Amino acid sequence: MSKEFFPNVPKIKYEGPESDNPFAFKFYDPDKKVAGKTMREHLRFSVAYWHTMTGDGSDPFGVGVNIRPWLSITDKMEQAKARMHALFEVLDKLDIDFFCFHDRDIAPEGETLRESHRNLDEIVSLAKQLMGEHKVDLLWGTACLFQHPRFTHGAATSCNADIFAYAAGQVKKAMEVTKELGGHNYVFWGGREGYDTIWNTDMKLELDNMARFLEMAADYAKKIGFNGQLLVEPKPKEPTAHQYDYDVGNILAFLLGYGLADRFRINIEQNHAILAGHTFQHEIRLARQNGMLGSLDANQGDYLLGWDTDQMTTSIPEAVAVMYEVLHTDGLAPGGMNFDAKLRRGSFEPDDIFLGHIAAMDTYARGLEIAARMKDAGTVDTFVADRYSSWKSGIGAEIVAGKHDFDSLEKYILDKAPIEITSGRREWVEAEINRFI
Ligand code: XUL
Ligand code: CO
Repeated sequence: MSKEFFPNVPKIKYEGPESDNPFAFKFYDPDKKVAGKTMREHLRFSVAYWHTMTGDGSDPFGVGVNIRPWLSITDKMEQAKARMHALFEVLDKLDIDFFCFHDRDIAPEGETLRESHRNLDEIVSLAKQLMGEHKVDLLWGTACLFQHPRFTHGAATSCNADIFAYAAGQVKKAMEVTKELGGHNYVFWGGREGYDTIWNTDMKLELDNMARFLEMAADYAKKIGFNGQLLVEPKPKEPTAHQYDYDVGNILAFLLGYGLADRFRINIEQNHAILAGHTFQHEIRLARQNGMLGSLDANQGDYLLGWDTDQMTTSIPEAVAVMYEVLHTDGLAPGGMNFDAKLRRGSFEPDDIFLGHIAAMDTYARGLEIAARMKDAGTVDTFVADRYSSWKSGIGAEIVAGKHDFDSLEKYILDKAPIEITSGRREWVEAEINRFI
């Protein structure tokens, strides 16, 4: 298929901040080196198939509005193939190296699981061929365990054991195709794993079953030799009132409690973080300091709306905070930054796909450069280190070394006066970001 789906969109190139060409990068310069690596290596951008290719712009109040060239094809499999071809045009033109998908985004569901597997195999072999031709990688694969009515009460946490079995069969296949495509990661987002009211719910059994399911999945990954990272993605609510994978802290406790912490890492999303009442930076920090940072779903929620709007990131302070955390790790690989972001319903033209991604890519490129300069200057890191300097020597170092108990601490402090504390300088610290923008 050599048809061009977006004929009026050129290959997007870096033109610099002075450019007013909407179809150009102003800040994302893929091969530019920042902090010892190219922007491309740091950022590892990925297109989310479900939003960018399959999403139709519908919302709870209205039907789909997106104009997409492949929608005129009525045969479902032919449409799926055209959409897969279109993905590679999007990736080529945006110079993005990765994509992510749910099984049902790329191939239509059949009458039986067997037929769904067959449909999936056909599209996966096309994807594999195109990935080779276009030098594109799969950041992660996953299974959609939430759209079909059978998953109304959840999948691994359904009240119905047959549904648990169905979900197992579906995830087994999704892991196989992720391996087949050389996926760097496999993601478990809880879909409908949670409850709407605790009054009709056996929470203990549901949580035990979720752990059983994840353990079986990790065992199966090992059995088939899938060496990618297994990632759990937190979200506190929506679609259920209470999602079990609430936030990073909750997932950590869950994995530790069930003895699974060494088999999974975490895929963190900005909109999910703020729905949980956290910042994205908090979630990334908590995961990274526990060695659990796996990958990022790079989007942005609306601070005025209480739901998961999955917007393209355009906030530079958000991006600076993310990249500051990332620069304090060895980098995101094998994870990356997946644009789990959909265009606003009003942005329904095909060109908006490109404008939306350019906006987010430029935002993160800017965030990376600013964060790198901040880290280089070292003022914030030095301030934080100084703030905790009492732990480096004297009594602090002794406490850390385990040399004290309540008796010895009382004895030490009983007659000590005055005890001085110093300012946290919150306003200064936050203004440091502005100095580098
Ligand atoms: C849902 C969400 C998912 C996961 C993959 O809010 O973020 O798209 O990222 O299932
Ligand atoms: Co997500």
